Amino acid sequence: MATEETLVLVKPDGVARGLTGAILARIESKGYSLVDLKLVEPDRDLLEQHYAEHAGKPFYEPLLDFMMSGPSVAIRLAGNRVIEGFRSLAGTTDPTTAAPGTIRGDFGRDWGLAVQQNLVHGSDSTESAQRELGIWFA
Ligand code: D4T
Repeated sequence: MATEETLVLVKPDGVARGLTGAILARIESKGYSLVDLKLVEPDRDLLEQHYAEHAGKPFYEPLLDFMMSGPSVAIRLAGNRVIEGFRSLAGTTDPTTAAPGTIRGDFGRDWGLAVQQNLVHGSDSTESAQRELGIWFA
């Protein structure tokens, strides 16, 4: 089986709270390989491409505003079954109920805002990973 790649983002809340190092430590401890990594301040055009599937949903505009509120760290991450593996490390979308032991479960909470500030993103399929890596590492 060929080694897989995924896009991981440490979102603006993770960077602003100084959690980038702690999140990278979990990724590295799990054994995945950092292939490329950069600090990015995405513009609206990039985010519209990234979040195309959510266009029109109630949280879409707050989500884009949040993602433009500060830099994110974009990571090209590699390893066998890394897409599934990173999503397991991240935990479920809502940080309030994400399992303890996951990134979102341990470091996230509900801040009473219009959007889930859930610290990280990880691609959810091989197709998404290829598409998203092309957007963030064009
Ligand atoms: P990402 O894509 O950021 O890794 O998150 P998930 O895969 O876990 O969740 P998602 O694509 O369904 O949501 C993308 C992004 O939108 C925010 N969101 C989502 C929100 O604020 N309210 C909601 O009801 C949902 C479903 C959080 C993550």
